[in-house]
Amino acid sequence: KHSFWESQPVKQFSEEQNSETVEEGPVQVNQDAKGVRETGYALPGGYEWCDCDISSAEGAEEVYTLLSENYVEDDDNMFRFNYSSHFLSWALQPPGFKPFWHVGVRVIKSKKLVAFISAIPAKIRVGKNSPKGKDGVSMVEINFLCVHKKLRTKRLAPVLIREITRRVNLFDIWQASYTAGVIIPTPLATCRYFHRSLNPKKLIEVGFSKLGKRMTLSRTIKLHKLPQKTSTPGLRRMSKEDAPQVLELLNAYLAQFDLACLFQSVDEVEHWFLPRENVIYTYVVDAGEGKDGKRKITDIMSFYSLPSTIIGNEHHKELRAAFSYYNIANTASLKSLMEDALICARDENFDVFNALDIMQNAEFMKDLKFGIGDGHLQYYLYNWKVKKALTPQQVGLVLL
Ligand code: MYA
Ligand code: JJ1
Repeated sequence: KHSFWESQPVKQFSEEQNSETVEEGPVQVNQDAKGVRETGYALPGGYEWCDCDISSAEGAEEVYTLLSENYVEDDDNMFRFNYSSHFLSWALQPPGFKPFWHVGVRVIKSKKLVAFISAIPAKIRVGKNSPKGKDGVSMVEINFLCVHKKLRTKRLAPVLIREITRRVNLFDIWQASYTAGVIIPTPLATCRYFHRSLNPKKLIEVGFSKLGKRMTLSRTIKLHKLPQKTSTPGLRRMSKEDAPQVLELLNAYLAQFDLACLFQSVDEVEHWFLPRENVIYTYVVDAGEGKDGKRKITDIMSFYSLPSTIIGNEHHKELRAAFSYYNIANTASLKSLMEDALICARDENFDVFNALDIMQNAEFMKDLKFGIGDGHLQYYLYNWKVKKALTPQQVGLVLL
């Protein structure tokens, strides 16, 4: 049934689910990078590989155009993710990124970009007690796999996946993490999307949400009304000086989860968290000056901007969605910190605030009037086996 995935070093559907005996680790022993083939996999005639140059405005725009027309849609094809070129430029160029891992497929004649897949480096910890439980494993995160609509179901995706695997293996990396909306062998965790209306009128007009039974529009608007101002004392936008403390807070907080990223440096935290308009929004709770004369940071709240194109609506072209990123409530309650996230997102003109049921997110969703979405997000590992699947609450990793 899954001729490609059955050939790959991933847990197979046929393998027993709850086997206490399995040793956590690689499915296939890590090889020698010297043995990795040096040439690209064969593409169908008329197509060629390229490294996309995300660092240039034109290169980023090219990938943007492919994705904006051909990337992920919801089950009813009403909305399509519309990552901005600035967002892609951020998401694909963290410390240690490689253009060699921004893999495109072009039509040789026209040079038109028709497919894409990317990898970025990340240190990932799986489980708390495994041998690698402390230091994590050097992996890549795979994202933005896309084949042009006109080239679908021709088995091009397996070629892209084999090619990115080869290009990652050449750097002596043998594991990867990725998420998808579809089920393939075999999910590590199955998570759900939840949504909080910020602009109920527009959401209803575009079919993102429906009026509840015995509800009017004005009643719905009133129900979703948020306070004028945030309530957490000391809440402000993150600045560069906060990065060392944010690094410490993140790694300490993420230690409780069974799947998490280990942030490696202040540089990495600056990259992933410093606010960028229409890309990433990070706020910290500033508790004032400590004895050392430096400002002390206690809490973190963050979300990223991932709009969707509204397919075939006369009046509205774009849905502005904020997606919950990493939130750490040490002094505030998580609920009040996240209510402030909703207020900040509303003030930045987002129409909806989305969150997965990962980490502690289930704790605040009911009180803050989130509703369950129709979308699922499956988490996967490539070439790494675990004893048991994880619950969403055990997941401490957000992929963009
Ligand atoms: S998830 C987002 C994926 N993108 C989209 O959904 C955008 C819209 N869709 C498309 O562009 C196409 O439909 C895609 C498939 C490209 C998805 N992940 O070429 P095909 C398998 C993995 O005939 P197409 C993200 O970006 C499918 O089960 N495999 O199909 C993370 C079948 O295999 P099998 C997938 O529809 C990506 C085969 O492909 C996915 O034309 C992580 C069919 O190929 C999927 N989302 O193209 C990738 N969808 O027969 C894995 C379908 O076995 C990374 N398939 O069932 C693995 C780690 C690699 C690095 C390792 C380093 C060490
Ligand atoms: O956004 C999603 N669903 C929305 C719109 C559904 C439109 C009809 N299909 C949804 N809306 C209901 C919201 C409502 C608000 C008030 C409270 C009650 C709920 O459910 C879904 C997520 O739920 N999104 C998708 O399906 C997009 C794809 C998700 C998979 C992403 C894979 C990414 C892989 C990248 O690595």
